[in-house]
Amino acid sequence: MTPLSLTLSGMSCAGCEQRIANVLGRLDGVGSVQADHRERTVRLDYDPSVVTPETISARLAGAGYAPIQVAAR
Ligand SMILES: [Cu+2]
Repeated sequence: MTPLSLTLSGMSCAGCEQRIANVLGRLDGVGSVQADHRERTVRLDYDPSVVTPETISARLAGAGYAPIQVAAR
């Protein structure tokens, strides 16, 4: 698994954390997800042979959380 860290817009409460965990939990190739609305960050692990950071970003943007910054960590 490869680590990925994203900073998101529109993330303002614990409900956002839950929504993001649900959205990413339905994506094949995404492992553990940690969302923190105070930092507006999501840290996760993904399998690069199954899913790309672009797909993860697009899924988050579609749910209303546009990535501002995407970084390996
Ligand atoms: Cu919220």
